[in-house]
This record gives sequence, structure tokens and C-alpha cells, in this order.
Amino acid sequence: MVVSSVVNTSPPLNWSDLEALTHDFQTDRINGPTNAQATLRLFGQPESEVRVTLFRDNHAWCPYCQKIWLWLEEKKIPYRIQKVTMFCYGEKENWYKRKVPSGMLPALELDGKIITESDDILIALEQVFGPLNLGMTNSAVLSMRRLERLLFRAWCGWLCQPARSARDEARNREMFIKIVDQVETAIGQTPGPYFLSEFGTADVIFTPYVERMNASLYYYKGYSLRQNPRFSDWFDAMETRSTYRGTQSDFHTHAHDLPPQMGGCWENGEPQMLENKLRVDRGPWQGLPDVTYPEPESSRREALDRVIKHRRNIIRVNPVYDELFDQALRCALTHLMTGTICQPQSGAEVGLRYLRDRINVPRDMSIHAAKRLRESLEQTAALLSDRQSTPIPIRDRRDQNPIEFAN
Ligand SMILES: N[C@@H](CCC(=O)N[C@@H](CS)C(=O)NCC(=O)O)C(=O)O
Repeated sequence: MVVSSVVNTSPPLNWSDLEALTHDFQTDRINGPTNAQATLRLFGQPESEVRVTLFRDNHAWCPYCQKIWLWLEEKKIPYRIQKVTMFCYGEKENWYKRKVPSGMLPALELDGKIITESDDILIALEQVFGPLNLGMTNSAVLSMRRLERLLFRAWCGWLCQPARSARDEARNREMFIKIVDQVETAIGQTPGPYFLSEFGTADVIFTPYVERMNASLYYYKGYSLRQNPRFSDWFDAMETRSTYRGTQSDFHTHAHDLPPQMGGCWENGEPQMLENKLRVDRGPWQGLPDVTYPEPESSRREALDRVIKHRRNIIRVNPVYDELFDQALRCALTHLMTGTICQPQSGAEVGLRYLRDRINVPRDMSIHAAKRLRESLEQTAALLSDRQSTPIPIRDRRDQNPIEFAN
């Protein structure tokens, strides 16, 4: 995809001009809307009220962590966040292994006591802070929890093992769709868009894997979960909640974070799947069914602010020479903020696409900001050639080792 607009021969903006364009983009990480960067959340309460520390994974990939994260945000419980490395992208921190010898995530420290296993964590939190509407052991919630596990197993059966034949593939798909129909019926029995008559625990339990199913089946199977009317209404309703928006990921992030976590995701090679895969990887990213809430006017500024904050490390870890990539990155950011296309130097396209492929939602920025940034990186790269960066690894994601961003 080569852009046909007129190319500006003038140089891209320098870093201080770019910095001025963020207009001091700042959100209140501690008391403002849910966000992935915070290490303390107070919801307007004093820090002395904090009784809880959530240990969650550094990249916000872990589904069980998202469950606890969303619950705490919905209940507005003051808490600290400590981020831990997952085995698939780096070395587990020793301090964490001393606290939780298995290294598993999430874990929660509540009044000094460590709790593991996400369901046990929710039950312990309910005992102290009260349930989120109906609680974990309510019979209606229990039946939704069972349904969620059925859906999870059917999804794994389809996605995470290679089909031996086309018949096998069709059977796995049918089994998944059969459970989807059961879920559709369950949501349809309530008057609103949520799993039970009001938003609550059941929605929190379904959120992490349903989000991952939506992304992975679109990418690896050419199937859109959002085409089911009740699921579609449920996703739309979830996206009205700022708590969910703050934890929400996108298709690109999940399509590439799941293989090492799940032990593999298997493509079916069908025409729709191939088309979807190309779109998730190469764009255009606008209009993908991973988000339907309208783009905030601040999305470009958010993307710029996040790149500027980490620019030294972003440039350092890029496979292209620092000077070459610095100039190309400024071309992309100039395009992002002004629409002006500046010519990068030959060879930089690989570096621009390397970064395009490593923007993580919500770790780095929100979903709309990431789409804008990917678009500008790709359009700038396309001025040079179609040469892609090395493929994103599937066995591990050591290319995302957070140690590279420690300083
Ligand atoms: N049953 C556990 C499952 C937790 C789990 O599987 N956590 C994974 C991440 S999603 C983990 O910590 N794996 C170790 C690692 O990847 O470092 C729960 O509900 O909390």
C-alpha cells in the first residue's frame, strides 16, 4: 500500500516542536480514568486507605489479571499495582518469586496477606469490600461462570490445536458456535445488554477471554464474534464503561500475544481469514471490529506523548541505526500530528514497521491512539518500499522484554 499524496521535501519536525504539539497531554493516572500505566489508584481517597496491592503482568496480556483489575476499578477500591514479567517475554523477578514461588499471576496482597488464583482473589475481595452486584457464589453467577468455562474450552479446542482435516476444523468450529448460541440465549434472557439483569461479576468473568476470542478468531479463523447480536450489544455496552476502555486491548496486540501464552494458535487458511490477517497486520486499522466507541479528539496527542516519553529506548531497541530511525520516526510523528508526509531515508521502513508491530494496547496507549500511530508509521514506511520487518515471534516474545525499557 503506497501513499499517493504529495511528499514534503522539507525535514520533519524536531523533537521539541513535536513535544509542543502534545499540549501537555496529561491524564491523572491516580484519580482519573482507568489506565494501564498507573502504579497507584486512589479514586479520590487518601493513600492511607490502601489495603490492596495487585501484582499483574507488565504488558497487560494476562487475562486473569484483567479480571481482577476490572473488578477493582469498578468497585473503586484504592490499590497499588506492581508489574511482573511473564515467562514468555522475560525473566521473572526474584522479589516476586520470593512472594509467590510459582511465579503465577495475578496475585493480590490484602492487608499483608498474599492470595493467588483469580477466583479466590475475587472471593476474598468480596468478603472485605462486598460483591459487585451479585457475587461469585450467587447461583445465577455460578451458572454464568460454568458457561464461561464451556465457551473457553470450545475456543481452545478450535484455536489452540491443529485440525487434522477440513472435517475436524469444521467440527471444532461447530462446537464453538454451539456454545456461542447458548451464551446468546443466556444474554437474551435479561432485559439489558449484560449477562445478568445488571452489570456485575458475571460480565467481569466473561470479559478477558471474550475479548481474546473476538481478536484471535477474527485473525486465525476469519470469524467475527461480534457478528452475534447479543455479543455485539454486550461489547457495545462494555465499551460505554471507562473502566473497560482502560483495560481494553486490540486485535493486533492479542493476535500476537496469544500464541506463546496458549502454546500456539492455528490458522485455517480460508480466504476470509487471510484477508483479516493482512488487515490486522498491515492496516487499515480503522473500522476493525475491535472497537466501536467513537475516537476521542485526543488520540493523536496521546500517541505522540507516549512515544516522546519513551523515545530514547524506542530508538535504542530498534533494528535500524539510531540516526536513520530517529529521522524516520519524526517523519511518522509529523504525519500523525500535521498530516504532512516527509520523506524518510532509505532502509528506515524496516524500523518503522518494527515499531508498528510492537505497539501494545493498552500497555502503551489506548486503542484509538494505537491505530493512529500504526497508520502513520505504515504510511511513512510505504513511501520507501513494502519491505517488512522480521516476523513477530510465536514461541516466545523476548523481543518485548520489559528490561529494555527499565530506564
Ligand atoms: N488459575 C489461575 C491461572 C493463572 C494463570 O494461568 N496465569 C498465567 C498468566 S495468564 C501465569 O501467571 N503464567 C506464568 C507466566 O506466564 O509467567 C488463575 O485463575 O489465577
